[in-house]
Amino acid sequence: MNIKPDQLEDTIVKESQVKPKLPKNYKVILLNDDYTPMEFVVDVIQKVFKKSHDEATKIMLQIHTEGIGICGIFPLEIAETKMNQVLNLSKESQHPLQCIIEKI
Ligand code: TYC
Repeated sequence: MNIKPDQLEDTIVKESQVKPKLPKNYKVILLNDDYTPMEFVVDVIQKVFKKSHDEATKIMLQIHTEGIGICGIFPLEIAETKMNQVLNLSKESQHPLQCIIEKI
């Protein structure tokens, strides 16, 4: 490609514009609280994150002892959907269980 000096800036901008951007992933994190029953948290983790009872129990106990726990890592739209599913189940059952997402 033969680029004249006055075309150089345009060419650089165009090349940077077409550079493909990798989609970012997000951690879906549950937060501990003093009121939500342990079995409810296990149930939510099984339903929303498709974990076995054993795996969901491990994650719940980690949240209970450490304060937070990662339930999965997903692209933004899926992470948001899962967070909203957790918050809806929690609200329906009147538990204070909180869920957030965090960019990796
Ligand atoms: N700490 C809660 C209890 O003792 C259990 C719990 C675990 C709550 C995980 C929220 O994300 C949570 N009943």
